Amino acid sequence: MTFELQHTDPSSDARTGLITTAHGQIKTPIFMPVGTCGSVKGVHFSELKEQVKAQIILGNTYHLYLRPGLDILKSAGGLHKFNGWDRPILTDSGGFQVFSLTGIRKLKEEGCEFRSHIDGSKHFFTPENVMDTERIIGADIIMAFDECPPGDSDYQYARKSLQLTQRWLDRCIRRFNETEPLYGYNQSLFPIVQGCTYKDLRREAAKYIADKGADGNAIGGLAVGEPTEVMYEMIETVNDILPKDKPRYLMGVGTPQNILEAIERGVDMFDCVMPTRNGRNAMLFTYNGTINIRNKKWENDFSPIDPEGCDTDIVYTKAYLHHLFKAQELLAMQIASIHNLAFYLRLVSDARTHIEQGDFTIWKRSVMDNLGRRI
Ligand code: PRF
Repeated sequence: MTFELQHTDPSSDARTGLITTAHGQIKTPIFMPVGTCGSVKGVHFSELKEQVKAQIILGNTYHLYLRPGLDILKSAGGLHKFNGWDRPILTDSGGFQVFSLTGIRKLKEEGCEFRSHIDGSKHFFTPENVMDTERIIGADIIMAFDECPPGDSDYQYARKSLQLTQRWLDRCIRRFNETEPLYGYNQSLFPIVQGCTYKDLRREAAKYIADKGADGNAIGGLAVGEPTEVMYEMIETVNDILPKDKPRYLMGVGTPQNILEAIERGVDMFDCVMPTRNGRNAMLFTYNGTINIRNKKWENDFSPIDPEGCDTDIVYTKAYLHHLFKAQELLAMQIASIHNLAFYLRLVSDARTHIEQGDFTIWKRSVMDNLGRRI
């Protein structure tokens, strides 16, 4: 994988770039739809390509390891062959999911013991076996195994946790370098900066990772309950140190406003369940604000879902989508997911255009207030 830095904004840290992987190119800033179990919930790949214009999707090691499991993924020849998505894929390591999804877990130096959220069976993740698993899944970009501590962790816990994440990173790198990709194309390993809300820990974590010379770097441990302003401060602190010539990925963030604030601070890649999860709950993101399409006020609104949006947004009306949600039709969730993902991809693409034009901060200021409205 390579990264070419293309434009930098004159009045902020925003930048555009081009990532090249074995499965194609990604123009940054980019949003990656979440395909936890190898599918983006409710959205066909043809729609993901043609309507949403997704360039890369994300899969989860934790979920794919539990189901369908490694034997099937290996027999299929990796996730690309298994699910038929021929563009780039990134896999998260499970370092977040084992902490957020599994009630019972034991954290040790060696790794993390947890129980499956599906059948309660016991499993053990280590940096080594997570690397092996991510080799079997075969994503173009694979994430290091980290601990994502709670947002309100005290300093002592945050420091100990960061040190463990750093030792785990070294073990991930060792295993990654000792093993070969299984399917004939290269994979890139991204380390993850942790350190909770403590600036000195974040600085130390960023320096530690900058020295590793990875193809790209990630910022984890944010959007886990801390105030938004603190998250922005941590992003600034970390991005001051992370290499400028490598992509920076802010994990699991966020709202459209969060994404623009992070782009302004030099972040290139994002993922979040919000567009699909909130979409399934009848919430639509637009440049005019968020819409609850179940609200009675849309019952007689025969205007397109979003006149500036993708084909799906233009073919269907707000009144019809309102009806589909009231009638609990499956199509309701599908249309809302396509709309929201297409909106997120349009948002980052518009950001890219304005960075190229040199007026990103002016454009951002002009759209921010409306993005936060509820209409
Ligand atoms: N670590 C990993 N995945 C993540 C996170 C993290 O800290 C987050 C935090 N926002 C989301 N996904 N491995």
